[in-house]
Amino acid sequence: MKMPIIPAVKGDFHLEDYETVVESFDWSQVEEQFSWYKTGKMNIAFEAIDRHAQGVKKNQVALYYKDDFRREKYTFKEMMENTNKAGNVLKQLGVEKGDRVFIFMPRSPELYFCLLGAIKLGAIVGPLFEAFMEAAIFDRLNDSAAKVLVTTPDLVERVAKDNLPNLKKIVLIGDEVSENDKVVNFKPLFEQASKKLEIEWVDREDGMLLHYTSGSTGKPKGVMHAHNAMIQQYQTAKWVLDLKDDDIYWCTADPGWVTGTVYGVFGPWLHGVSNVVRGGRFNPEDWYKTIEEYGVTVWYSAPTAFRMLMGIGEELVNRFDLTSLRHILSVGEPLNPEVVKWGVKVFHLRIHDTWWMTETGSMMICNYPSLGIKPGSMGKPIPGVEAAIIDDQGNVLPPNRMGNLALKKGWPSMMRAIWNNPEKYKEYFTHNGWYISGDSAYMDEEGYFWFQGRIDDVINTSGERVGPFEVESKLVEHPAVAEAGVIGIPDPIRGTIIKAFISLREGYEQSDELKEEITLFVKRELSAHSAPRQIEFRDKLPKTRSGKIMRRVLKAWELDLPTGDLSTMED
Ligand code: 6R9
Repeated sequence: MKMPIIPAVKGDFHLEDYETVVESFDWSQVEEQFSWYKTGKMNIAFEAIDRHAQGVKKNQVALYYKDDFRREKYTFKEMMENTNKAGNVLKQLGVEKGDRVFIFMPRSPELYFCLLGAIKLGAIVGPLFEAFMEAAIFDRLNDSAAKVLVTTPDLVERVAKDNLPNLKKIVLIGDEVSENDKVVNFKPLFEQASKKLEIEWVDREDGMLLHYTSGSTGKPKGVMHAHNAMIQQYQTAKWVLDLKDDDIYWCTADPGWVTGTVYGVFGPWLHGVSNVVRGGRFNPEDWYKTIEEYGVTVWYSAPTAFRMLMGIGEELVNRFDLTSLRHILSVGEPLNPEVVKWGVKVFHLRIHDTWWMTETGSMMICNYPSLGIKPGSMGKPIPGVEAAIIDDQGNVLPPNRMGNLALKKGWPSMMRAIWNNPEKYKEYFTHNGWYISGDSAYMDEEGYFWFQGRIDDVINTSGERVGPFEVESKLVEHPAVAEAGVIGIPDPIRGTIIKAFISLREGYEQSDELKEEITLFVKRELSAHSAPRQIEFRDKLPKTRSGKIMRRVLKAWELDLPTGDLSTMED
């Protein structure tokens, strides 16, 4: 049974009257908010930092940073100076407009200095999650022909620098190490760098961000976003995050994922709002402490995290004063109605689900502070965004019919390219001008969208997108593995976990030790989050006559579902 609507509490919200705004809104109305509207000079890093640093907010804290070892804060003016210095370091190392600069490191203030510093030079930044291992890193640096990599002495071990001819410099942040032609230390260069930098003014269509993400086939693809994305990033941070000047905002996502850049960097800073960044791993106690300590008012997190907090129970929540919170949001996976219910109970607030993807560049379908929430629904499209459920021929379906969740091409933050792969880019737009998300959903009579699942085989584990093909390809590199098929299976905390079906090569015996060894192999080469949590050995895997592993049949075996049409299966 569905839970009743949770009504909005009256308040002073940026998006008061959804229906009227949907009728009259036009994206060009947002452009006046930016300094380039008057000056004609555009760069998202200028709008996020320098604009505030040169105005009344210059002494306001832009970044509150904490981890187990550091606790720092930087005003907008200090952020301007530090991003300029980092920009100068990168410039001195040869970074020019359009170059790809990758950043592969755990969260730290320097990560943010370098990210924005590189964008100030007109470079395209590729953030890499710190948990990535050799093969995952190599694929991304190689595909993007990255010129400079910013990383740490610990992580640089994972970079096959001699096999990456385009990679000219590696900048190490942390303890100084012996330098050579390719590897330099950040600190001495940063200390000497000028606080002044000539910002590279760009065209609105120029690239600024490159996030690699997984599909169901092939290697991860590089989703490129342009400076123009700031229009929608700004407006969604206003309408959905509902940011106000005196907010203390905390987004828990790492910048290795799109939420951590778009709403961990641009969303808050385009509004000149104080942004909390907590480094280190998930820790329930310290999460609540972070809210209490900084007086966080707006909190953007993910279902897996909420489920873990929920699992720990209320005794822990009650030990903290969380009354500063006024607005909570969620992204990345389906937000269970039970979690929404829990949120109301422990925080006395509704958790607002938001739906979007790496490719969309910002939020697309959301719950707004002024609208009633139907627990389990992702909410309604952003004004200025047209979403629909379409069939496989591109026809729009009526309410309550399940189909492809699609978006009318042309929203401001839409990806501008799949790096190196124009064919892949086109594949998204093959249905009458609709962008196909790969998700299935339906829309009810009142225009609320309900997520149903992925149409392809992409696995969403703890909100992280994993392509089964990438994991399968890695598995078969293990000497014991003849064939592998990878699927997602339901899990109460992580939403979905990865299960691998494996057939062994001649001469290998099935054993628990071998399962462990295979898991470790994937962890070591790809990343911990893409390693299977379950392995099942089978003598033979179901395959099509053309040799493709039939994941659909594996899923049916696993979940005791009918296997469907088996006419293409080999004997
Ligand atoms: C921002 C981000 C995108 C995929 C997307 C969908 C799933 C995201 C969701 C959701 C249900 C939500 N997803 N938000 N599913 N409800 N509110 O997560 O980007 O990593 O590219 O993942 O995540 O399946 O297609 P990304």
